[in-house]
Amino acid sequence: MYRVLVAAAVLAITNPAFAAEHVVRMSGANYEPSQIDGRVGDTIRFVNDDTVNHDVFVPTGGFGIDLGRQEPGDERSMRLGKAGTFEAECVFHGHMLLTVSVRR
Ligand SMILES: [Cu+2]
Repeated sequence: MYRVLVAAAVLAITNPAFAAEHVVRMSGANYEPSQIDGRVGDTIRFVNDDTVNHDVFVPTGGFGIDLGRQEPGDERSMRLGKAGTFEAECVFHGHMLLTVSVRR
């Protein structure tokens, strides 16, 4: 039984099939939710449910990324590549902030 549990734990850590997908909706000029707790290998799918363009820009050093302009209905994905905490913001709406905490 112990071996099975260890094997399952190793599989959960190393197999990307166990990676989670977090969905963040851009709605009412906000990210919903505005906080994500994820693990390395997870992805965040950004869905623009709004009537205006949005963007996902990460200014935090070492996590820098810009997913580019998302028009209403557009979806983009971001993979969480390393542990740490970073902020994402919309270049069009300075108050749109998302905090992402990533653990191993
Ligand atoms: Cu925006």
